[in-house]
Amino acid sequence: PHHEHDHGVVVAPAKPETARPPLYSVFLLNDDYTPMDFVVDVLTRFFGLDLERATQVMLHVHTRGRGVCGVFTREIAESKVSQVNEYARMNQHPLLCTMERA
Ligand code: NFA
Repeated sequence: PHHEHDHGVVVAPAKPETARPPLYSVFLLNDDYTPMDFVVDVLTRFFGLDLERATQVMLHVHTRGRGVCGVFTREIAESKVSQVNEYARMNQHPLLCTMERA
């Protein structure tokens, strides 16, 4: 039969996988002034790390210059960055939190 509205456009079959959103790594950057205890507080308060893992990440940032706090979708990562930087400034520390595509 005629398929009047079939313009012969060939499309790939839908992929079976559910689409995954782009992910972003959130980092803390080292500085010379923020107390180690404050960095551990940030990592437990905003990233849900236990004291042992928070201490490990803090020491990694301290020795290597930066370290990953977690990996999130864009909106969650942006929220973490804003909250951590506001909390650091509120406590008069220069600690910086950043994000980039994972
Ligand atoms: N380098 C800081 C200090 O010696 C500690 C620190 C660790 C700061 C991780 C920022 C990030 N007090």
